[in-house]
Amino acid sequence: MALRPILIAPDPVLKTPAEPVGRIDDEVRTLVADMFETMYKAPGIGLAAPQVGVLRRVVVVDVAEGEERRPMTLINPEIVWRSEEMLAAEEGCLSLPQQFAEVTRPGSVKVRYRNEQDEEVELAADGLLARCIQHEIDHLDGVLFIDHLSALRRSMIMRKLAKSRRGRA
Ligand code: K1U
Ligand code: ZN
Repeated sequence: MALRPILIAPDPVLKTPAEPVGRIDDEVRTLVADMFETMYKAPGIGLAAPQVGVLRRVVVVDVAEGEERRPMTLINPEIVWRSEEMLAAEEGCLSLPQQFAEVTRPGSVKVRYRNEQDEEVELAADGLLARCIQHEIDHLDGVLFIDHLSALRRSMIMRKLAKSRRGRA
């Protein structure tokens, strides 16, 4: 297992749609293990492969609270149902460090994906899990949470990010 560097916006890889995974082989299993290590270290509750520079449709998620871990691997995830009810809540992103904003999304979703054992799974999710899964699938499509905001809010966040980068340089 290895930590992988997390790409920071405006890296163009983060705006590029990812390709579906074919066979779940050792390369994919190593990617998944590295992504969990990177997500837990960050720390975060989710991570998508494009965030570590790999344009494949792989997501890891763990929204468990407290000590116990509940890791989930979603390969080629697809949202097959969205609730009409929309909910707003604050989101962060490991590719937009220290930036947070309220994002409105469907409150519940059903997602179909393959797990690491190459089994097809259909999962109903709500609350933070639904939000995190939607945020991560957005990454697979080259979409960041700021793309759900107004152009003004988006440019304010990108300016703050550039300023904090200049401060660190
Ligand atoms: O994809 C990512 O950049 C990870 C992101 C996922 C996410 C956060 C909030 C709402 C939707 C999706 C994060 O994990 S940001 C860090 C974070 O939220 C967190 C970190 C430690 C403890 C609890 C939360
Ligand atoms: Zn993110």
